[in-house]
Amino acid sequence: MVGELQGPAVAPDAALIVVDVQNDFCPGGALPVPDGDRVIPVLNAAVRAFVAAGRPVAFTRDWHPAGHVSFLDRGGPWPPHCVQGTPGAAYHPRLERPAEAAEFLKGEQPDRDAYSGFEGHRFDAGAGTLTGEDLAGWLRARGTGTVYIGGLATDYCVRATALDALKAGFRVVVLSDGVRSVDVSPGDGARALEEIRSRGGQVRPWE
Ligand code: VGL
Ligand code: ZN
Repeated sequence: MVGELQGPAVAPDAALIVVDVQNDFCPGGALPVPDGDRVIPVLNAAVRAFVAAGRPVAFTRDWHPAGHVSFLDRGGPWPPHCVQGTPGAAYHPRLERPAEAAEFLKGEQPDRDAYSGFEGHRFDAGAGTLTGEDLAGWLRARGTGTVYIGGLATDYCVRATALDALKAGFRVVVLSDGVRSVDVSPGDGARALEEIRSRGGQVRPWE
């Protein structure tokens, strides 16, 4: 395919987690990650490769009620973002999501924030409801040993998802060309990747 990014072979125990590629985290959104939308072609290529290999793909979304505890007007660190059902909470329109992929929502409780996809629950799009199923169980049920992780933002939800994956016993590969950071303090993204490496995760590009 023209423009396809050539990635590594997908191992038979691998799974892909695409973290929070939502409008509010992309340029023009409520909490824009600089160049956040540049992860999209890389992650689209990775998603296609995993689907072609018959391996699982999970998308996570930040999914806050209005008045969430992480918002500035409640003393939290962030402007209101990814409010349930709003355009800002929708996936970026250029992100390709195959029908086989699963979806996990997190941060849905009003008084508790959750950065990690492993704190989320599977959304049943057919029924339009959250299930009780979590990401670790979903991955294990599909024979997953290694998780590949990309998305937004390196220093928050990617970091938390990668560290939880390591704690849950998965091998972790963070896709360096498939993540971007907020960098509230300069270097936060680089430090997050270093922390993931220091706990045993790998950081390398997809392409
Ligand atoms: C995130 C800040 C607030 C993220 C979510 O997806 O990295 N960052 N909520
Ligand atoms: Zn959030």
